Amino acid sequence: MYKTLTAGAALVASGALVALAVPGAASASAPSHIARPGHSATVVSNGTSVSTSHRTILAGHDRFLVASTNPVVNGDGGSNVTLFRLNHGVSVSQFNADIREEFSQTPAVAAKGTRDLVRDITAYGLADVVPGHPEIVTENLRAGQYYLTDLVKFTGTGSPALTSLRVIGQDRPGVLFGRTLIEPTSADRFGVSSTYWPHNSAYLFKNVADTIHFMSITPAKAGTTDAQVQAYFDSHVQTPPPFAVNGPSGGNDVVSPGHTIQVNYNLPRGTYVLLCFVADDMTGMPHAFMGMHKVIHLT
Ligand SMILES: [Cu+2]
Repeated sequence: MYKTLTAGAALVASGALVALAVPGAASASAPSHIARPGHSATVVSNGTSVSTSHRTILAGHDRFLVASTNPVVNGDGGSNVTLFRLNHGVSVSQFNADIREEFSQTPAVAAKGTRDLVRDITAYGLADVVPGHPEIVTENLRAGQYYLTDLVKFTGTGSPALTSLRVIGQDRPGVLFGRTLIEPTSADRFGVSSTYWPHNSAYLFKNVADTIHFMSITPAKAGTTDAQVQAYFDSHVQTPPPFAVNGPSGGNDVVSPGHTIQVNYNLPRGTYVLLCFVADDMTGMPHAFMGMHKVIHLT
């Protein structure tokens, strides 16, 4: 598995975009410019625009190797790569209006942004990654017009760059697998099957809530407790969190209610905190402030 990941990352670093090849797995039915199920696309973002090895993939059990070339400086950087569809009758300009609301500093506007995004789009992750720590996201996609974007640098003005991705053909869903199950809830909490995870493994993110959620896996000092994390958010100070440490982060981007994604990750062993900063759909406060944080240990 991670031989594949390393090879993918090396290709990314050299600037060549090549689909992950699975020898012997290919059926001859699809033209070569369409990725086959099992190794759908390599997705690379520089923090502003998203490149993909394939603009057309087959419906079914789709796998995305997601990598970032945006350097992390003082904790800022990497990529928040989102894959989404516009719901029926929704235009790109409506999506842009919704996303500007979501990033508003005015809580009531941010809350409306979340409600509008839940109504207007269906989000399928993908991944929140930093250079050197790509992830593989696996999920079942149906035919349709999809978009990729990276909102890591988006500040609430203008319109994010979109990359289109077409999914074609019949549904051929496959099984998703994770060592850990995360179920984000309508009460803005992370339900987790365990707080001790293998540092190099896969989790399932199953959105059982009525709102959108994401999950950042952020490094934290050993011994950090959720009470300390909550106390920091309650204090509303502008200084960096006292529990923060430098190091690679991971996680997944926004997933819509009712959808599940599998995320394969490889991060250093240690203490991390799971965080979601979607605006609450009523208060407009970031979910983390409302209690959506969970200290975990990668072993
Ligand atoms: Cu959330």
